[in-house]
Amino acid sequence: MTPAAAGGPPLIWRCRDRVFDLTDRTLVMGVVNLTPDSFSDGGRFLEPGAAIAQARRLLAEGADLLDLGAESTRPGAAPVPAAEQVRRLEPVLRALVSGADPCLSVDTASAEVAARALELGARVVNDVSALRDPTMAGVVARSGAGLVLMHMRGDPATMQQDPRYEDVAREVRDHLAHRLEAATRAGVAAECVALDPGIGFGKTVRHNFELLARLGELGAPGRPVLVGVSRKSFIGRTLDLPVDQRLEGGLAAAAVAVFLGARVVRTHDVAATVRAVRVADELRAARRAPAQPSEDAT
Ligand code: HH2
Repeated sequence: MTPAAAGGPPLIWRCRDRVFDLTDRTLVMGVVNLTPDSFSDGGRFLEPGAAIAQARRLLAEGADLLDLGAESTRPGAAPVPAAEQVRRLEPVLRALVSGADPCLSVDTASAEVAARALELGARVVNDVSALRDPTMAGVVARSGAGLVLMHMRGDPATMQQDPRYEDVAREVRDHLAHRLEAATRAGVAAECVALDPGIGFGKTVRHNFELLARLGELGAPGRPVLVGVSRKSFIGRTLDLPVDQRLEGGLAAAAVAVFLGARVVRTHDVAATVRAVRVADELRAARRAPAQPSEDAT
C-alpha cells in the first residue's frame, strides 16, 4: 500500500529547526504529564525516571513529538507556580534532549516556564490559554518555536460551569483567528502556529461533538488544526466508561477528526493512535483523489 497520496495544498508547521510537512500526514503528539493530579495519568510520571521512561516508550511507539505538562488543566485544577513547573520539567527535558533529541513540546501557559523549557531544548509551546500571559508571544517569537493556540472558555477552575455558546464552531473559529492575529502581531511567524478547538475546555458533551463534526470550519487558512480527545470525559459520558476504558472511543473521535482535517492528534495512547491516524490519512487522501480502477488490488 502506498502512503497517502499528495494532492492537498501544502501545509507545514515550523518548530525551530524542525519543519513538519503535514500536507498528507498527521502528526501524533504523545502526552506525558509530570503531575500528581492529571485526569488520566496523574501521579504515574511525577518522578523523573518514570516520566523519561514513558517518554521513550511513546517515541518508540511512533510519536512524532511529545507534550510534557507540569500543571494539570483538568476542570477545577489548581495553578502550579512557575518554579515548581520548571523543577518538574527540567530533569526530564535534559535527559530527553541529550539522547535522541526528539521534538518536545511544553504544555504551559506561563512564559517563564516556556522560556526555560525552550532554553533546555523544547521546540514547541502548547499554550492552552492562547497567550494570556502578555510576555508569552515574545518568548515564542524570539525562539522560533512552534506554538499551539487553544480555545478555552474561562480558566480550568471555572470553565465547566454552565458553558454556553450561540454557535460554538463560529465562536471558537473567531477566537482562534484573533489569537493567531495577536501572535503574528507580536512577531510569531504564522508558519509556527497550530490551532486547537480545545475539546473539553469549557464545553458540554454536545459542544465537543459539534466542534469535532464541524472541524472543517475551524482553524485558519494554511494553519494546521490540533485536537486532543484522548480519554476525555465526553467519551466517558457517552459510553458510561471510566478513564482507563476510553481507548476505542478516543480512537473513533481521533480518526474522524483526521478525516475532517485535523493534522496533529494529541494522545496518551500513541501506538493505537498511530494506527488509527494512518488509516484516517488514507481515507482523507482517497476522498481528495479517488483511486483509479487499475490501482493496487489488495
Ligand atoms: N488537553 C489537555 C491538556 N492540554 N493541550 C492542547 N493543546 N489540547 C488539548 O486538548 C489538551 C491540552 C488535557 O489532557 P491531559 O494533559 O492529559 O490532562 P491534565 O490537563 O489533567 O494534565
